[in-house]
Amino acid sequence: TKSLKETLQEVIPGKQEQLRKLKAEHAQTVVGDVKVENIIGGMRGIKAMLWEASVLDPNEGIRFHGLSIPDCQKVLPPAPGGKEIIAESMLWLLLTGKVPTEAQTRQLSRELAEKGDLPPFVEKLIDSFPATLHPMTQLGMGVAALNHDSLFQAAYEKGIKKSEYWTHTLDDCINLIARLPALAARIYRNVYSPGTPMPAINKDLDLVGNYSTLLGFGDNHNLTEYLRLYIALHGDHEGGNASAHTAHLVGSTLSDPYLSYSAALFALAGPLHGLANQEVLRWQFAMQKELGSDVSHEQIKEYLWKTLKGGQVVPGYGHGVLRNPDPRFIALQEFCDGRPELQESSIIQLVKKTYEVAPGVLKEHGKTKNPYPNVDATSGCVLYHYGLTEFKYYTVIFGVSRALGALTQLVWARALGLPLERPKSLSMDALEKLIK
Ligand code: NMX
Ligand code: MLT
Repeated sequence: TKSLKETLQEVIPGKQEQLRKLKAEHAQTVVGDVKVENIIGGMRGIKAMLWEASVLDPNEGIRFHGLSIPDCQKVLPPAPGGKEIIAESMLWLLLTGKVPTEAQTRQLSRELAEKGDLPPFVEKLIDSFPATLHPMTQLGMGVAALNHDSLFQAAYEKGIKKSEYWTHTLDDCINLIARLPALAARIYRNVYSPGTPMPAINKDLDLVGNYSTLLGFGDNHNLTEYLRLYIALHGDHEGGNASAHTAHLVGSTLSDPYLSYSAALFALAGPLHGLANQEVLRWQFAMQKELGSDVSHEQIKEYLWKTLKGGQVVPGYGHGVLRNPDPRFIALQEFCDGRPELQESSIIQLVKKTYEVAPGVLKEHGKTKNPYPNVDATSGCVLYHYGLTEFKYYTVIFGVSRALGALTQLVWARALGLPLERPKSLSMDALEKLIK
């Protein structure tokens, strides 16, 4: 059985050659233009970065190395006794472009479990935070502190060759992914059930199986399976999203993977990005509190208008690039469709009813380019139903997941020798001069 590193070693020369040819033959080929609206509009639509693991089509949604979500659900190995995609098989696909065998998946699970313990000083650091500090702030700080053990940084200080950067980057990325469950679960326990003892990492379990156990939900098979799917699906969403892009930018300075991903987490913590999954639950519960649990479509419509007229965004709707319902939203809804207990949940019913009304209201409102739900519209309600009810914690789960894609690209950026990212900015005066 070839290991992840050996598989990557085989794949990298072909990609390096592809990039060499692109540079040699097409460096001056024009593939787009830049309008003033792109410069003042958050760079929307500008093709400006390389990202290997996934590409997003505005209408169809994400594909990971060409595989759609249903394709991945068919071919990526699940956990023993499970059905959903697991983090390891998704990570293998993202990193190598290949579907791992069952044996490779299990080997990676074991490697991650063996590397999963936190250094004692990081445990102490997390334990010193007040329970009132937002879980995302704690996660970002914990990840940054793990850079104490960065193998990339240590090797760089010794003076390694550029061609060797990627191996040390890969080692850091694997160590970081391995430690995320213990870090994220420690934050959860400290904030929501202080003093309860954490079990040891089980070397025979997959990454998310261990995460669920460390959180205290090891016996809850339904929640564990949902977490597996959730974490696999949130893993990568091409490179331009705010968290992935942040990791890429910071990594381009040769800051190590821990510092790069810590920065990414603070981008994910914004309500227009990952924090939207927390906001959706807050908003849907406020709706339920005001209208009761048996609400009509008409009442939801009025509530949506109230939100919009109050100058607020409808959380979980709209997207920077997508122009249709997010296929991750659909996959998570399908997870609910197969389970009668979820069909009966009042919060899941409310999310579904809101979906039946919100696109029409947002179209009538006429501002958003995409009136359809993104993944955050539904990701939290299943967690809530299965007992993970503390929605201030939900973005941490997104943060455990996004490491898969953001760290994959750090490995590729170093393997391909990509340079420091440094786009050109302009003042309004400079822009006006350019227009004249
Ligand atoms: N509710 C109300 N107004 C909206 C919404 C929404 N859900 N989405 C976009 N708009 C408004 C937007 O604020 C902007 O208004 P203005 O011209 O006054 O600034 C206008 O519509 C045009 O925005 P778009 O070009 O459609 O969207 P943009 O690319 O700027 O922003 C989001 C994308 C995702 C930030 C935006 O749709 C939004 O704020 N959605 C709600 C928050 C959310 O669900 N975020 C999660 C995204 C997924 N994720 O996990 O990261
Ligand atoms: C994501 O998963 O990062 C979000 O859908 C936001 C994005 O792609 O811009």
